[in-house]
Formats: sequence, structure tokens, C-alpha cells
Amino acid sequence: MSIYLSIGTNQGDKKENIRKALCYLNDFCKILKISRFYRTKPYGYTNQKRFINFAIEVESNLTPVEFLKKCQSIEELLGRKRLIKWGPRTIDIDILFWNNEIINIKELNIPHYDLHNREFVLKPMLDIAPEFIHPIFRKSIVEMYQELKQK
Ligand code: PH2
Ligand code: MG
Ligand code: MG
Repeated sequence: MSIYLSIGTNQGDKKENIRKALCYLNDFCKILKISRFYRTKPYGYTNQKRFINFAIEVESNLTPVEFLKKCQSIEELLGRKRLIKWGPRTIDIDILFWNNEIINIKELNIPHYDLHNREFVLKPMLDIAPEFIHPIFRKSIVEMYQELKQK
């Protein structure tokens, strides 16, 4: 399977947030790969602390929407408050890819709509899935990363 998630944290005890998030994820999916951890500058809303970002590959029998709900419940358990768009968060778990599926419904857009513009997403993905092809752009992670760096 190739389900990829991007995870970020910039509030509270970041290492502890990551440890707990992985622990909760492990309850309902199998974690196959974990990228290195990256300290990243805030993107979008820049007046906030640096993030730790990483990516994982998981296996799951849930549907994408069921999976999303579980991820949202982890975000809530870790005390995430949605106050500012792109603002500080204890944990953010985003579904980047769900195999080669293209899903556009109210609750969920897969592939993630902005992943190709985010170094903090592509760099960790280079560690675990450099050759994975974006099902809409038909470009690999390596290609998208190189294009972003050229901008
Ligand atoms: N997440 C955002 C907005 N900006 N910046 C970094 N460095 N890392 C993130 O995870 C991040 C961000 C919205 O989800
Ligand atoms: Mg996000
Ligand atoms: Mg999110």
C-alpha cells in the first residue's frame, strides 16, 4: 500500500506530541516507514514557532474518511485548537496520498492540495518514497522537490 501522511507540531512538548501521535496511530494502522525529523520554518502564517515535520507510510483497512476521522480524534486528544488558519498546533496529521486515488469531497482532498509547494512535506517524503508518483501531476516526489527548489 502507499498511504502517506505528513505530521507536524510546533506547540507544547513537540517530541512528546510526536511520541503520542505515533502511539495512537499505531492502534488503528500499521506504520511501515518513518522519515527523519526536520526542524522547519513556519509556512503560510509565519509569526509562529518553528515546526518539527516528518512523513510516514502506513497500511490500513479503513476507508479514507474513516481514517481521517481517527486522525482528527488524535489531534483533539492532543489538545489541538483550531484558532488561526495555518496557525500553531500541538499536532497536525495530514493525508498526502491514498495509493493512487483522487478524492475530492467536502471533508477530504487527496492528494493534499498544496503538498507540491511545501518543502516541509516533500523533504521528509524524499526519505521514504522518492519515486512515488503524484496521481494528478504525474510527477515523482523527487521531481516536485527539484521544481520547488528552482522557484
Ligand atoms: N503546517 C501548516 C502551515 N504551516 N509550516 C511548517 N513549517 N510546518 C507545518 O506543518 C505547517 C506549516 C498548516 O497545516
Ligand atoms: Mg496541515
Ligand atoms: Mg491538517
